[in-house]
Amino acid sequence: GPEPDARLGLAFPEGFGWGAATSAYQIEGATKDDGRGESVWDTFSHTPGKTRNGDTGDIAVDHYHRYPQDLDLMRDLGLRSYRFSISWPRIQADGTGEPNQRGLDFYRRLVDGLHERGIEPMATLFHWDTPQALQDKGGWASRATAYRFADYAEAVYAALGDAVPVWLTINEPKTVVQNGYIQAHHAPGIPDEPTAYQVAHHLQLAHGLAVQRLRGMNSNIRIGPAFNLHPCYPADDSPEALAATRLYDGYENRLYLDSALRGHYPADVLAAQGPDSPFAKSIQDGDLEIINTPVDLLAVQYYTPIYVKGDGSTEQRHATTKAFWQQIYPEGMYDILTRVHRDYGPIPLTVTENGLPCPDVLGPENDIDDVERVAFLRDHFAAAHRAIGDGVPLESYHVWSLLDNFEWDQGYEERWGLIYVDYATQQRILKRSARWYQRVIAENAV
Ligand code: GBH
Repeated sequence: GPEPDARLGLAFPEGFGWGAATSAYQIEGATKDDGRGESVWDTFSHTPGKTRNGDTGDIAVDHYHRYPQDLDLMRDLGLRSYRFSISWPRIQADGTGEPNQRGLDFYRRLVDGLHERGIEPMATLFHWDTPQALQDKGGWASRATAYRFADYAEAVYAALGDAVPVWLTINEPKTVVQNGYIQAHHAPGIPDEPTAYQVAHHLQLAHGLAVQRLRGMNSNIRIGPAFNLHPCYPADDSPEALAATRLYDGYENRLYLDSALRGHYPADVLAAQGPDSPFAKSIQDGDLEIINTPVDLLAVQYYTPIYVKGDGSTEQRHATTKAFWQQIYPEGMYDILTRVHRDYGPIPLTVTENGLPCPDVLGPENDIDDVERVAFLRDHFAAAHRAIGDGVPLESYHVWSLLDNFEWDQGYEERWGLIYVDYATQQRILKRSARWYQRVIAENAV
């Protein structure tokens, strides 16, 4: 077939927000600098057997110290938007109390550096690094944590609100629920399915409280949630598969979307959990109104579809990537964008994550020929382009990730970056995909 970087001739709307995304614990390192406290990911990654090769985020890609160089790389790529997250334990070491000025100063330097280079900052308030001190008091299983989060959000916004035009509350509440509490291969690693949905409710409540609080500080703020959504398809057309797919969609998508954007939990999920479940019992009068506080945009993260069989199990239909859970299906991007627009719009949309891990072998001339990533991004960009053509108000698209980084329980083995990091030297090297993306951005076309 044609070269993966051949042009498709698809022009994007003027000013489209081409971007890349990262998160604090995955890139910053410097876990003891400037008064940072510990998070559940410090604890988890330092617990033997929890991460591949015992990898931790202690050093990661040392972005905390190397951010000026990383900012220059973003400028070289031509990024229009950069999505990063703020580390809660840098701002409040124990998750409560007076904000730590040295922690805030780091993010001030970062956002100033973005503006100097003409890049729009997009800040996520929480990307899974719950302060360990709050975990010791119950973490997200405790309702109090939602109120602590709103206090933290207020402190961050007071310090940085003037310089960050777009805010996201909680990255992927579903992943905390499913990976932190059901499968428990993410921090805090507590396998307790009933509690998991109580955690879901408190994460949603925290989102709503933070939106309320920040909107009270500035009615012009732009803020929204960031959900990883999975289009769910029946594996066959039996009534059993259709019913199982519907419920699967409830847990994967509607649990979060319906509560935040429609003010109710899906009836099928509520019924499946039951009236005496920790989930049902954690919901207090007025909570859904808080969770449903109006938002200004909806952030969608898409990686893979799910095919559901009549017995509720899933099956693989497409080629996978180096991440066993990821099937390559660009059409899913079109399906999820058009679906949220139809069911929850009109509301501006942003893609805040999409990408894949590649083998990324360093070549003889320090080249990384990641043709698989070029083809993947090209096809997903094309699907987003088609959704825009069909009326979806998509304003920006952030590739996961800017740099290779600490991929949670998978450690450093999975490389997700546009930019290669040689972990021995911390040298950054643009992959073929980064050079390809540079041209996409410059031409505003795929
Ligand atoms: C995103 O999660 C994260 O926001 C980001 O930090 C991460 O680096 C990136 O994607 C790449 O993974 O054992 O079946 O539960 C994406 C959601 C959560 C989906 C972890 C896969 C593990 C597979 N992912 N989950 S499973």
